[in-house]
Amino acid sequence: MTGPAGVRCMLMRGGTSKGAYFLAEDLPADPAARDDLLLRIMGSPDPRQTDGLGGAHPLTSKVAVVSAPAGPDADVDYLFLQVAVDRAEVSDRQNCGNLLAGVGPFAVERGLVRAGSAETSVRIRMRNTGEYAVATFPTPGGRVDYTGDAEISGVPGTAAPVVVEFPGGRRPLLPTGRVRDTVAGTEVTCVDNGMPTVLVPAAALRVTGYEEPGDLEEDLALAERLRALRLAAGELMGLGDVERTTVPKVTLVAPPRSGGAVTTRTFIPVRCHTSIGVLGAAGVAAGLRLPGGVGEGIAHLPADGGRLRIEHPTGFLDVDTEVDPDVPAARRTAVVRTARKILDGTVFPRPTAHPLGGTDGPTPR
Ligand code: NQM
Repeated sequence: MTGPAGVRCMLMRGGTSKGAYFLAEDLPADPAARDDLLLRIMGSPDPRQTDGLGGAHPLTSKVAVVSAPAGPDADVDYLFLQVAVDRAEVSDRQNCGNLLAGVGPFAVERGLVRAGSAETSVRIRMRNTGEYAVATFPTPGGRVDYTGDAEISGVPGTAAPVVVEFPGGRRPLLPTGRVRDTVAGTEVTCVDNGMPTVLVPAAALRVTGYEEPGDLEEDLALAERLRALRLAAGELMGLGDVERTTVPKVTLVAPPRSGGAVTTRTFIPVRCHTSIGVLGAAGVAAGLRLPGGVGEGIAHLPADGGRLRIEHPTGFLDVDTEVDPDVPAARRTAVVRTARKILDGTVFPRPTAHPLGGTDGPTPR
């Protein structure tokens, strides 16, 4: 039997997400041909992604493309691609801080970066935003060791820590220029600390913010309120018509229940995240630190500054962030993630091509 040629691919968990990691040289250089191939590899469009690698949820239908750096400030370049599940669409309009956790280990595994004898720090240029991150992880004897005792909420068991640091963002933290806006009749804080995010008090949308993600997804009245709010916020944030894009994310905030700074439920943008994205959490943390934001009176900020514990449906994510409220800008943000190599091999794409550009299907999920 013959079929399409196989493609070298590594399946990895990065943080609370899972995706297919490729060297750019193993994929077509032409973006349209690349995206068509990735749809066939992941099994999209199909709500179950039965015929491909995708896991039938936006958090497990992701791709990382890694290459030698284009400039001297990075060791590798990373392009994140969100492969839609039930529509023929691949988007580079958002970044992913969870898959980012696997980029350094992948670069070592593929020989793009030489590992140190104890640990390795990899400077990563994130092509989606043009910003940089540094990932540090254990490499005893010059090999990636995925085992360790770091635990992250939303992932069973423990693994080696991957410390991810983001130097100060070059983009404005407040895309609208204001710490508070009224969109679709609701007061929000629009923030961008690597991921455009709209913070909304859960109570303003007539939910508690403590509901299970599945219950929130079934609330059709809430979905309609979220949609209207997101479309209006997207325009205000300078993102244009966001009907078919996965940014901005919308994060509902409510008082913490487990000793953290705040409780969150994040819509990415239709499905409700089972935890929270890394850069999304970075945005929440930065937004809470800005005087006058909608988190005031809701969040409990530690008196000593420093780390903020962002509660989410399956636990919490600790974010170290320093904000300069005068600019305003984030000076530095850091999180701990873990990553794991699941499979390394050759993936065989489905032969049938699908038209790109989407159909008149549903809004992104
Ligand atoms: O915000 C999901 C995820 C993400 C993105 C999403 C992410 C981030 O959890 O940095 O990691 O918001 O679509 O993988």
